[in-house]
Amino acid sequence: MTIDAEAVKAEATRIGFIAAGIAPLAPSIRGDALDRWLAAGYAGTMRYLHRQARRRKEPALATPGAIMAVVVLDNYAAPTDEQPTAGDAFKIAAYARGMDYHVVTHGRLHQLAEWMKAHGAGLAHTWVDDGPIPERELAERAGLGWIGRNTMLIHPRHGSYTFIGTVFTDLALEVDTPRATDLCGTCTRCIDACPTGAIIDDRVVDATRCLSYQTIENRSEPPAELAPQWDGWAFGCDVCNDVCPWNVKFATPTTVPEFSRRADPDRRNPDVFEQMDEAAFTRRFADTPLARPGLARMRRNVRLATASRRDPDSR
Ligand code: B12
Repeated sequence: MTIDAEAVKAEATRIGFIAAGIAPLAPSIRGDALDRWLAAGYAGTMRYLHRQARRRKEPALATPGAIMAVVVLDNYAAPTDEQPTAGDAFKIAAYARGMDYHVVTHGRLHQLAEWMKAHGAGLAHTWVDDGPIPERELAERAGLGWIGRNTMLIHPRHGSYTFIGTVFTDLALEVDTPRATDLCGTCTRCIDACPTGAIIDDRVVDATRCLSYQTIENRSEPPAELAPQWDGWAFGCDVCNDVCPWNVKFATPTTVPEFSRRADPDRRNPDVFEQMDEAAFTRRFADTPLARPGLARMRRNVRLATASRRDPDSR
């Protein structure tokens, strides 16, 4: 039995994704922007982005035989009582409060893929932030929103605290229509608020200046010039999402239980990671996004975060 696009989207919603759409696996229309971004060195040490450039520009190459992408959004917005408060010694990005989304979103996406296979798909390959594919562009193409000035995929009714998941398939599904308009208008709140000035142009983030890159990806000592601008972040950064009017207006707390607070470190205690050994860190954070930087870098990040909060020049 084969199914149509509406049935796939209805199943995605039943599983708990807040939005779903279908995009054809045509070549990227932003290949030149990606090439310029890489050539400018904005990827920093994320060399995999250079290696994957060809496939990002031609996503069909990522899964031979696939012709369509089913794209879903998974809401991770934090409830008010889990957002940073004035008494915190450091801040952790909202997406890292709970279990690792690579596991959680993938698990639910896998259910969708299995359902598609049971309904006629010969191929249903899942990706969540782990593939050589332009996820935001595919989501935009699937009609799930527009790429905002901060480069986030913004959904007009849900905002941008979302993970993007995709299933590459050989099912000939009816495609969605991308939004014709970009609703950022003249707003520049994200550019103005970014603590390190990382949004260097309209829809261009220099990752090497972004606190998300610095706290999660950068294994070396961060540039000294950024230290005073650390703005209290010890893992990731939410500023360009927090100030976005589409989140202020529309973001609603996630209902995915695994994304809600579990092994959250005591953010009021600046020594929380110093007081923990590797075994204790692994016990509490192995299945959370904090495992990526690991204990040593979390200690470094908290040192930078707390120092920036003491610095009178910091924001
Ligand atoms: C590398 C990466 C990063 C890097 C670089 C970010 C960046 N802006 O490129 C760092 C570590 C900094 C990072 C940070 C974050 N990331 Co990240 N990241 C990625 C990853 C793996 C690749 C992104 C990429 O290809 N960058 C290269 C640049 C050139 O591409 P791009 O930013 O998408 O830019 C496009 C547009 O700018 C566009 N463009 C250029 N000019 C123009 C002009 C116009 C008019 C338009 C419309 C578009 C446009 O063309 C570019 C190419 O398609 C994706 C997953 C994936 N496979 O796609 C996740 C992903 C983008 N990240 C995600 C998240 C959640 C985050 C953070 C919010 C995490 C946090 N709280 O700390 C921050 C947000 C920072 C930000 N504003 O981008 C989500 C975003 C979901 C969403 N709703 O948009 C993704 C999709 C992962 C996922 N599966 O959910 N990330």
